[in-house]
Amino acid sequence: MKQLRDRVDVSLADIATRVEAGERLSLEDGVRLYRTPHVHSLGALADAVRRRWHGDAAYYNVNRHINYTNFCVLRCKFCSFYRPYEKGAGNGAAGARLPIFGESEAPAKPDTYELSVDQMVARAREAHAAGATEVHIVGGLHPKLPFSYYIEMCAAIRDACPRIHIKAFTAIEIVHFTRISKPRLSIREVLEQLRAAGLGSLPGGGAEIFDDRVHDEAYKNKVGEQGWFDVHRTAHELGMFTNATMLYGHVERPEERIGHLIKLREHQDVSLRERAAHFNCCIPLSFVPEGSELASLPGPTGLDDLRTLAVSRLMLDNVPHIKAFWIMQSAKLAQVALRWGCDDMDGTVVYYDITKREGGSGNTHQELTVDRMQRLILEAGCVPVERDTLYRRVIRDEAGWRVEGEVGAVEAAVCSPV
Ligand code: V47
Repeated sequence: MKQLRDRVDVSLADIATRVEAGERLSLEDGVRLYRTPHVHSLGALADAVRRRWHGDAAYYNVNRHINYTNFCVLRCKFCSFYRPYEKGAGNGAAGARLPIFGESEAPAKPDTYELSVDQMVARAREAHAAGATEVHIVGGLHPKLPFSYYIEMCAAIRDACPRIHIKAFTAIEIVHFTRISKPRLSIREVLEQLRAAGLGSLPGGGAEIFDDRVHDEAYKNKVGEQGWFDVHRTAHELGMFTNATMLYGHVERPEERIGHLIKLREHQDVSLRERAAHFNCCIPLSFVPEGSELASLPGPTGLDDLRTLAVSRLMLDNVPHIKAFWIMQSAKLAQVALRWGCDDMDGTVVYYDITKREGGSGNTHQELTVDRMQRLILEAGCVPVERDTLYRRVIRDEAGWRVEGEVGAVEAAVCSPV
């Protein structure tokens, strides 16, 4: 088999040699890779690294994303999801959705919502009945919901659907919980209480780009990198696995993307060495401008997406999985990305409120069936592997689903009675 350096353009031969030797790439290497006109060489390098980690496997999961509220006290410029909370707004919002607070009779804006614990449980039950192994729950920073709401939500979902993994709350939400808890709790205490109530792991959201300039320009009021890392460090110390994201294609520069990846890599080095858990996966999120304050920006092109995903694979030499989240990159490009360093596409999703593409149907139904996901993966020349949240292989049969190696877990399709 030809050596990697012989398969890439000569201008990248030195990097190829280092990649082949498993050596760490520098900021300069990352920027060179990002800027290279030899995009097939970049793809080949990332593909080689993906294969070293995972062989032919490409992962997906059967999951459901659930958002509990779009009220948010932040005003991030890139975000089209949040709705400001005006006085008297939070009493049940849109149409059929039931109130959780009876504090005001004022009609809420039609596109705002906050779901009650019962409504969250109903959605989790639906997901479970459809075979989901995971619920991915995040929401805006709601100014009125008490910390007990989040604890009750986790506990009620765990009671109703004991086998479903609850992956919930970005680091930004966790910091918010420390501020609203009475008496005020530390990050560790918040995580411990949520875990005792059923929380399984943390998703990677809210990281954006770890850079002060970008932070001040696009999400000034949001918890910065220190707060984000404090939460993930504490989670890892507690033995809770987490993911990490990078929101790219808005006001940041290529150097700032690479700097972000290097900060994740440094954190992961310490977690792998000293902590009980670490990042499982990095998810580079392609900025969707529509409906946000930054709507005049063009957003990333397809090639920018592929470059960023490939460079993420190459820079993050200590993070096992790189996910092309099909909602952001599109199903078709996520498929191509499986040959550009990515080994995961996320899951069936079903509803996704945080971003909506132009020309959408108006609701937030965005679903990829298992059949379609498997077809996309197979056509990319990979072997589809259903995984659970923690990347354990899921096996399905008439009895339901179980995780490979797990003893006695067969009642998967059984949820507690409605
Ligand atoms: O935190 C917000 C980002 C994140 C936009 O951990 C936007 O497995 C693009 O974190 N364009 C939420 N992105 C999504 C997220 C995620 C998704 C899939 C899997 C996992 C995982 C995590 O979406 C937010 C924010 O960083 N976001 N607005 C936008 N206009």
